[in-house]
Amino acid sequence: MYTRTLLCLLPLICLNGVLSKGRVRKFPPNFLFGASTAAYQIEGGWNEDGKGQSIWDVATHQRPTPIKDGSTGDIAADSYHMYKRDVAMMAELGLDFYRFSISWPRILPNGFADKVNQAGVDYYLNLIEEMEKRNITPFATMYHWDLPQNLQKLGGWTNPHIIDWFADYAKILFDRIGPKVKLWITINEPKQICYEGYGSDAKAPFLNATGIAEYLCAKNVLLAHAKAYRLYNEHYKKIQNGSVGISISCTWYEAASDSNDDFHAAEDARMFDWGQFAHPIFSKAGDFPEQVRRNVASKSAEQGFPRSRLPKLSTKDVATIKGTSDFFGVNTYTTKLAYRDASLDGMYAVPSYMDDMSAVLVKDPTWPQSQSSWLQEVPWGFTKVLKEIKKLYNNPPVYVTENGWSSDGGLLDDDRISYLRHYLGALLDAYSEGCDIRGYTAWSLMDNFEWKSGYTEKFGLYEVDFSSPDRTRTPRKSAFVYKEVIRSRKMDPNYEPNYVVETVEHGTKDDDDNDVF
Ligand code: PNW
Repeated sequence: MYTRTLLCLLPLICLNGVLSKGRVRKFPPNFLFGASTAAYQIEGGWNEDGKGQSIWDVATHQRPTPIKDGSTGDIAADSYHMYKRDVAMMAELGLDFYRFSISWPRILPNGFADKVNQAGVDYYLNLIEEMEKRNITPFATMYHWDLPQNLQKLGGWTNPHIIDWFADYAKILFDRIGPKVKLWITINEPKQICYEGYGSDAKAPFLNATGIAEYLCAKNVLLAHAKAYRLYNEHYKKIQNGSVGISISCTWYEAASDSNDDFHAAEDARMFDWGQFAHPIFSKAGDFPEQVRRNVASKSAEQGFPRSRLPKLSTKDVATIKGTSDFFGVNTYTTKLAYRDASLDGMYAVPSYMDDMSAVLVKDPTWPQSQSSWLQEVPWGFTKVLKEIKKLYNNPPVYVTENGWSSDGGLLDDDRISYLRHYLGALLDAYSEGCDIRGYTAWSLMDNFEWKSGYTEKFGLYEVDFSSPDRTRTPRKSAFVYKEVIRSRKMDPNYEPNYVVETVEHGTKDDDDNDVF
């Protein structure tokens, strides 16, 4: 109310506010639009055609189950069998590219490169062939969290030998799938792999060894990524002519007040959250960020550890990792407030990653809330993430490789539409400030297995009916909004698709006069 009254002092803006939700904005020429998924979240076929077990197969089959609704990804959206329908959906939306991930244990059932499962390779070749028919570019992620269980038995990402095991896997992908792929991501979200999987129990393998394991993992993930990147550059790039990058999840942390302490708390939070992985690859100096090295070293010393719990990157490691990404893949969803509370008074375990960071992270209850407790709509935080990347890392080419909103289901998803419009607007704000943004990827093409939340949080542009044997996919209202953005290469905040959902006795069906794909 207060804002509107203020705006009404300026008649033009006031009129604009009353008549429309804002102006139509154009995307830059050559800007690319896509949608994303990940193997374990959609494929199913968990034990078909020679696939080995991943840490998520093991996790979801555990009893008692760690998954909120007791579900598994055994069938998920059944994309192992339904991939042709998936590609038809990509074509319906008019996507330029599709970002999917390759399941390591589908390609190498035991994790090691001695036995390649040709049926697994063929699945991805068939998917890509189907995409080629529709002119959709494949954007392939080599690792999106489904580690072969056989490697986890040996410590998984905490074992430095994984640097070689990952590079062996990457070589097989470059040899067999590389001729068809021009855009590669080595690893999806190192922070979530390391902190959530090894430092806490939020993701498989639920190691929950904070203060130690997430830092061992961080070093190994960075070196594994760098080895795969260098392998491509030295042996494949000339022939295959593709680009290789990494996707890092970047939450914006805003200082909760304008005090100096809170300013530093927010900066430390960003450095622990994503600088830890971005700095070694994208900064001029390389290595972990100074704040991270300093905090972990001084806390370790106070706690009586003979050396820092953060493993050192040698001069050779720093040089190996630095510069190993052709673009910055940004996964970004939300913003949090950060403040510093000197006492921390029993707030965090000692030692722990959170104690090392020494920031308190909170939500602002006034920001729109999604179905996922961690996800709120804060578009200006997206602009700030993109501008910070430009500032810290010399304006690298950026692909937004994930961004999206969760609901509790239903086809009329005006909350997702609002999020999409506002985040695309925020992206254009960053673009107009000189950020080199090449593309945007919606998470997700369809509803899928949302890790520990099972099927209770829906991120899809397409709804998936998980109770039907053929996993029927139905476009939500947001799918039509995104389709129009892609078709027009414009973001028109007033565009309303003709989308009516008529509820019938056995589920829902689209009205006859609806926009149809
Ligand atoms: C991503 N955060 O995870 C994953 O890449 C997807 O597999 C997942 O389904 C999707 O987001 C939605 O959860 C993240 O709060 C979730 O910073 C949350 C954050 C980051 C990444």
